[in-house]
Amino acid sequence: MTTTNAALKQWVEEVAKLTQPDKIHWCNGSDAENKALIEQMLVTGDLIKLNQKTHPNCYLHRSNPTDVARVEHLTFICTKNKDEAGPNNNWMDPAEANAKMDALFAGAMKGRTLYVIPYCMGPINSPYARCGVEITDSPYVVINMRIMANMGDAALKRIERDGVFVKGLHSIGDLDPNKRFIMHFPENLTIKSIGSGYGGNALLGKKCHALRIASYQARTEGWLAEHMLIMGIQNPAGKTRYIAAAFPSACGKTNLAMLIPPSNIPGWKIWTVGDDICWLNVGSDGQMRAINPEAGYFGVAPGTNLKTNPNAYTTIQHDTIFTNVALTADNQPWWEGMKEGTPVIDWRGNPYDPKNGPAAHPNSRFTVNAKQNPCYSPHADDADGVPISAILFGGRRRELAPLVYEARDWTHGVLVGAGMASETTAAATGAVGVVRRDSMAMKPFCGYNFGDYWQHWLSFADRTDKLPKIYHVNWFRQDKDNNFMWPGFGDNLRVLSWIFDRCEGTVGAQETAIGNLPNAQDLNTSGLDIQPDTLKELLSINKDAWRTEVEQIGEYLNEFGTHTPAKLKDQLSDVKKRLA
Ligand code: GTP
Ligand code: SPV
Ligand code: MN
Repeated sequence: MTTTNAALKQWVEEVAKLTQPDKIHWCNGSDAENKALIEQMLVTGDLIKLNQKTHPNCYLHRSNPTDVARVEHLTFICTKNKDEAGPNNNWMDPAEANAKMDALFAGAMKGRTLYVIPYCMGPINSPYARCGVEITDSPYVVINMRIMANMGDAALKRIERDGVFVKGLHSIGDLDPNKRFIMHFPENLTIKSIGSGYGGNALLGKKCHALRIASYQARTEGWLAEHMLIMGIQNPAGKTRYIAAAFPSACGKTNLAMLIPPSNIPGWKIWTVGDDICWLNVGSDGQMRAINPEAGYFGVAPGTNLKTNPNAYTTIQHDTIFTNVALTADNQPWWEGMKEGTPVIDWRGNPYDPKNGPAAHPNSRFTVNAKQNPCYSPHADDADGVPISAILFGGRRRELAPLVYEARDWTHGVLVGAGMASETTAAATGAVGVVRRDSMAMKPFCGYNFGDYWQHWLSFADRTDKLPKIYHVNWFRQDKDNNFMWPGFGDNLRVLSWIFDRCEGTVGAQETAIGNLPNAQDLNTSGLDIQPDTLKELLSINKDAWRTEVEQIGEYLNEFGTHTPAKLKDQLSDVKKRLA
């Protein structure tokens, strides 16, 4: 097979010459192709068959134990001008980066098959969707990309029609962490990734294309590429509003996107549009509209059970690829927080011994087609996307941040997003539980200078007068004994319903220095087991602590020098005045 797109044909030839594969395979995305790849991977040991009675068509992949998460310190934005990448990114000169990567790619695919994966991020007929082609030597990447994106013939047709596509070159190399780099060349719509087979480092359509390259493109084209879930919230009267929510990695997007309302709050229903990435465009009517560029979920396994996330749990009982989970005696997948079964083999493939740490890796994941989700939105594939009523920012803050507050307006909301912080998680290598600034949950994913990014966000106030309301939420407050103060999961609907009613204009709020908080009586606590004092603490602010926070946000904004919009600094000094 080949293509009528000359640039694509030429690029594949050039890469083959450099990497010297034994074979070239153009992926068409068919069932037969997928089946053959799985059979081949069962033979090589890349996949392990799970219990087919309990988990039909489910497989386990164990990645190299040194290659289990994103590697932010090895991820680079390579623009001509260093300033353009900003202090939020690692930067390398494009010429230097290309030379380095080309040397690593030379002969990297010897003895292997080179797979050409045409893909489309977003509904195939959507004007907002964008295409790319990933070249890889990993069959694991091929079968995952088939779940995560519109992959194969239809995407190739669109590429041949549009003529434009993002080039992503990937090889697992020899998995040596010292020869591992994830390089982005936004000026050339190009990605080069070597030395890792893990999700965000290897499935190039996801974070590399749909966030880093797309955010750069979105800036010049007037839209936003964000690390956000998208969901529909239907109220008891049958009206649906859509929201998008940015939480950092492993901070609750998949769980919120699939929420099942508590039984004592009848009549509400949640519809999932997306669980990780959101492309936001202002429609011709001035309404902000969202599409999910992805077709599947690459979700965190630990903590997922029938109680916390029944929809996800149901979704992953069949046709799912598990990565780095543990096994029970009868070959069922297992992870911490599963609430049933007993692990026998750990994620490395060794007999389970609690002395060696958790049975499943804390960042073990499932890959599954979004259409298997029982609450998949009937509008998830709408070419024009869904209209967004509210944007939520949130993170893991054991202290300080209340359960929910509403920004005063768009400009204040941009400050709320820019200043947000969260504890680091196992989704990236490095320390876990350290609070860091993570503007709009995009710290690892923004393809350009955060100062310019905040300015781009602010500019939407000039593009339309139909902007969504902005909120900040925090499900992760802890008491002095480290217990979560808020039950979270399904009970987060109680916060969503307040936000819904704020959008309707049917509920009030208490104005505070940092924004509008719910009046205690307006949060539906029916059937909720929570002490009044706890609730009071979750719905109030500590002015002293916030004064310190505002100082720290100010220092952070200043790190971006002349790139920091004056409007943001003005907003911050307004907050400071209100706190005085
Ligand atoms: P990425 O896929 O890495 O971007 O993560 P995500 O934002 O989709 O996070 P996810 O929903 O997978 O949740 C990550 C972890 O947080 C899981 O272990 C969840 O069980 C846990 N979690 C999610 N929501 C809540 C909540 O409301 N409260 C508490 N306490 N934990 C939660
Ligand atoms: C994240 O880390 O935010 C993820 C998983 O969603 S990855 O695909 O590795 O980025
Ligand atoms: Mn994510």
